[in-house]
Amino acid sequence: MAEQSLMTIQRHILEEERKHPQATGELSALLSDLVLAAKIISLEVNKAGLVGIIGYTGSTNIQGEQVRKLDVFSHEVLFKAMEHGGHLCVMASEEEENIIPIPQNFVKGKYVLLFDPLDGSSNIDANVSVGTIFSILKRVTPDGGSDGTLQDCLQPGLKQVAAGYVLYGSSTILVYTTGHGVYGFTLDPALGEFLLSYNNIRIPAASKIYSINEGNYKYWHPGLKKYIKYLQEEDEKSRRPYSSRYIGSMVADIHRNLLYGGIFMYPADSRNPNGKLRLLYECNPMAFIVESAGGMASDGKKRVLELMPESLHQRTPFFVGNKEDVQMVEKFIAEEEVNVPAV
Ligand code: P6P
Repeated sequence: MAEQSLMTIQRHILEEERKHPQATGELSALLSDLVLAAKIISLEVNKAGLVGIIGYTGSTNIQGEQVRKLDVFSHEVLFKAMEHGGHLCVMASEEEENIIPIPQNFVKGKYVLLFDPLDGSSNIDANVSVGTIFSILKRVTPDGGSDGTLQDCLQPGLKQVAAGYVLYGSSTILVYTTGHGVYGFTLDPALGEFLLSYNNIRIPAASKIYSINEGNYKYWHPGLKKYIKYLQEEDEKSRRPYSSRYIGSMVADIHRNLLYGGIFMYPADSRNPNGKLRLLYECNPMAFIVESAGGMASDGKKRVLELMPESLHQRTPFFVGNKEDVQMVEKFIAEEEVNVPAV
């Protein structure tokens, strides 16, 4: 068996920690708690069709979306796995309108955890891959064991100390970065271990995949319309026409593009001026990962990681993938900007 396949995620986290002498081990312990949550969620997601866990709870989340039982289950697993570790001062989740305090009887730590417990969950009934997304920040309010605040959550993505996703697909893969490379681990259900399967992911230089919901074409910015038509023209040198690949589950779409090369887009449009995806616990972590793999992430004009959050669930237009592709769509949008009346 190749040496690499014997590398568990726990060993990898510790080896990464050893590269930073000033590390206290708290982030490593936090990441290890997340790994446990991922294993528990994976177990339920992979047997959802068997235990009748699928289907609506009858309630709706902050997004006004019908909440499926697995969303609620995943949110609760993450909260329960993370609340008592003593490494967090506050959490925030797509499933909760407000910040989630650490229960009073537990020690407060210096980190902040933001997460989307089960992104793409509307696809569960169709057995389409879904994902957990997480973002870790350091608190900015005074430490000393006090509760974290909304201010600790509303930090630009550049401040992330770690980010990752868990993709529950044909296999369960956990991908994470602390800003020093992107690493992927595949869950071996027999061992109950995540084993290193992608050592230092780099997004391929040449891409030929674009991912976007073309059903929204008529609502797009004219520059984006021109960009998509450009991708569909024939030009061998620039590998056009690109292939269109859209699963409708962001973690799955971005994971594929990270490995094969490509650009994922969820733009603003005339109906949704800020797009659909959430900045804090969807776009920032995915942007940190893709940038750490040599790619780029933009809101169509600005680097996503530099956006200053104003609210917990704020949305942002999202263009992420190969640097060349993201720069190209920014160029098409800018060129048409002069022709679009300011909103
Ligand atoms: P649409 C899933 O609901 C999600 O939040 C992302 O995972 C996905 O990329 C997007 O919405 C799909 O949205 O409007 O294309 O169905």
